[in-house]
Amino acid sequence: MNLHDILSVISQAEREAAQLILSAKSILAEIKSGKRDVVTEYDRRVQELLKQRLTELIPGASFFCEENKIQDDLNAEHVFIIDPIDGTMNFVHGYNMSCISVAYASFGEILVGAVYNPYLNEMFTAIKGEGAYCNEKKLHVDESPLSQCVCCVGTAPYHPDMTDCTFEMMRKVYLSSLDIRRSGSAALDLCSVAAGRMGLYFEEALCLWDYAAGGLCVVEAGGNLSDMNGNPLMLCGDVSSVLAAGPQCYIDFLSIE
Ligand code: LIP
Repeated sequence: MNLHDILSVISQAEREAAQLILSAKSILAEIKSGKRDVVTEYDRRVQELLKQRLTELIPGASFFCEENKIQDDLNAEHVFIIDPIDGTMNFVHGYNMSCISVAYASFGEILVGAVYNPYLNEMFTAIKGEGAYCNEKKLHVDESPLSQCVCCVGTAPYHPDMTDCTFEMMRKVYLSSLDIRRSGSAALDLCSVAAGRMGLYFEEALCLWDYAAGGLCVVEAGGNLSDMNGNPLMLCGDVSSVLAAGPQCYIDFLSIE
């Protein structure tokens, strides 16, 4: 299966599904694991449309998705990893900072990623070994040291046990950098690192669908991707911390006491 064809269909499907987001009316938040973990009918409708289009491309493909507990074998020959609306809380509150994130993996290796921000019409894409792009523009991470970078962070809101360590690290990163930002979308934060707009992103607890596509964009843009201790991220269903940065920023972050 040609990876460029897969990316083309993923991108087309994301653009089609984005119309559901842009035309959404009376968005009702449904509580999942807690008040900060919500889902809407639009998350489910976007996911179903993506699954339909991607199954048309590869009949029998496996899926690993945020909604409806669809978590097939991640080591299958064809797997799509989907976050239908990354930044659902933003979507519910009309804070236009959400995206659609889809990655394609084969036999346990992520090969294709696409993150679409419908509000800015920015399509971030990557194919393993072939670089990362935003709307055809080739991306490269910021090579600056941490002290010269603005950084984005995630607050792991579904994991209150992570609050203290998150804000402690946020303080340290703030004091070591130019400033910090919190968008509410891990996938968009990862793409901001890939685009060199942010020097670094970290979050203490994320799921694979949050970072699979954006993480490939970071690596293909010359960045480093790992957990917050510098260990490789495993392609699995477990929650993990995530650290993404340009090479010097990455070293500087791991040196923070
Ligand atoms: C969200 C992430 C965000 C993180 C939240 C949640 P969702 O994804 O993008 O960075 O802090 O815990 O995981 O749930 O909106 O798809």
